[in-house]
Amino acid sequence: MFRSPCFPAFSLLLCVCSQAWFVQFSSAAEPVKIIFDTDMAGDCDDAGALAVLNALADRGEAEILAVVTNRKDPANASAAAVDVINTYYGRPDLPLGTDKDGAKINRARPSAFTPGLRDSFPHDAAADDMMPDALTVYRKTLAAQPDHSVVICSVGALSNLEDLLHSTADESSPLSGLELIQQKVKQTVIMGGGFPRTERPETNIKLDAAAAVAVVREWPGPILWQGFEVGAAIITGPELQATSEENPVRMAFQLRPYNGKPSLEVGKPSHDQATVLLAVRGPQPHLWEVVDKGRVVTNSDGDTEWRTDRAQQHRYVKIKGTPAALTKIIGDLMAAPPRH
Ligand SMILES: [Ca+2]
Ligand SMILES: [Ca+2]
Repeated sequence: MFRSPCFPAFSLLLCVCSQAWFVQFSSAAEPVKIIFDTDMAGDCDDAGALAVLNALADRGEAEILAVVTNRKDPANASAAAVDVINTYYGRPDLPLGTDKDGAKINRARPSAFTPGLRDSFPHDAAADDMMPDALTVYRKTLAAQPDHSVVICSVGALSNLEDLLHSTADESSPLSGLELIQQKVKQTVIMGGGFPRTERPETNIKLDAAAAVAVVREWPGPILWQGFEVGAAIITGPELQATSEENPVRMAFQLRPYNGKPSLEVGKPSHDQATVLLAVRGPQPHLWEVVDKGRVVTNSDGDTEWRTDRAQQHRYVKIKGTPAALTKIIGDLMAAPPRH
C-alpha cells in the first residue's frame, strides 16, 4: 500500500493524469479506414475475413469505406455475397465494385457458396457484371478521403491494384493512380506469395502474375505482406457452428468443402481473416514478428521471394510463437454476433 503524507493530493493528480491519458489515447484511436479487395468466390476464408472486418467495425476499430471484388467468377455472385454479409452486419449500403476485365483470370468452376448466399439472404446487389467497376469505386473512395488515411487490404488477385496503379484522371480525381495512392493510402496489406520464398506459386500471385509484378515493382507506398504459410497454420470454421442459422458466413462455411468435408465441420486455413486483422490492428508485437528492410520480388510464373534491400518499403510477417492466440482471436471475431 502506498503511504505518504501527500497521498490524497498525489492520488488525485494520478487519477486526473490517467483520465487525461485515457481520453487522449481513446480519441487517438480512430477507426482504421479500410478498402477491402476480395476474390469472394473460391475459398470461404474471404467470407470469414469480411465477417472479421465487420466485427472490427462493430467494435469501432475499423471503418469499411468500400469492398471491391477481383477474379471474375462464372457464378456472377461475388458482389451479392459481399452485400449479403454486409447487410447481415447492418451495413447494407457500403459501396461495392467488381472487376470486369478479369477474363485472363476467370475461374473454371462457379463458386460453391456465393449463389447460395445470394439466393438465401437479403441484399440488393446486382449480378457482378452489372455492378460499378472496381477501379471507379477505388478512385472515388480514395479521392473523398483525407490524405494518408486509407489502408488497402488485398486478399485476392492483384488485378484491381494494378488497374488503380496504372489509372489516369477521371471524374473523381485529376490525379493519376500513382499520385492518388501516394496521396491517400497510408498502408497496403496483401495476402499473397510465401516467404522467404515459395516452392510453388501461391494462388493470389499466380492467377494474375502480370498484376503482381507491376504492384511489387511500382506500388508507391509501404506494403505489408502475409504469405501462404501464415494462414495455413491458423485453422478456423467450427466456431461458426454456434452462430445463428441467419448467419450467411456460417452458410458459406457449410457450402464450401475443405478436404471433402464442410469447412463448418473441419475448419480450414484462415489466410484472409489474418490479413484483415493485420490491416486493422497492425502487426501487434505479441502476435507477430516483422521482417523489414527488403522487398518482395515475383516473376511471370508467380513465384515470390524476399530480398534484402534497404531502399524498399516492403515488410512481411511471421507468426510469433504458436498460432493458438491468432486462432482464438479470429475464431471469436468471426463468430461474434452483429451489434446492429
Ligand atoms: Ca446493398
Ligand atoms: Ca481470398
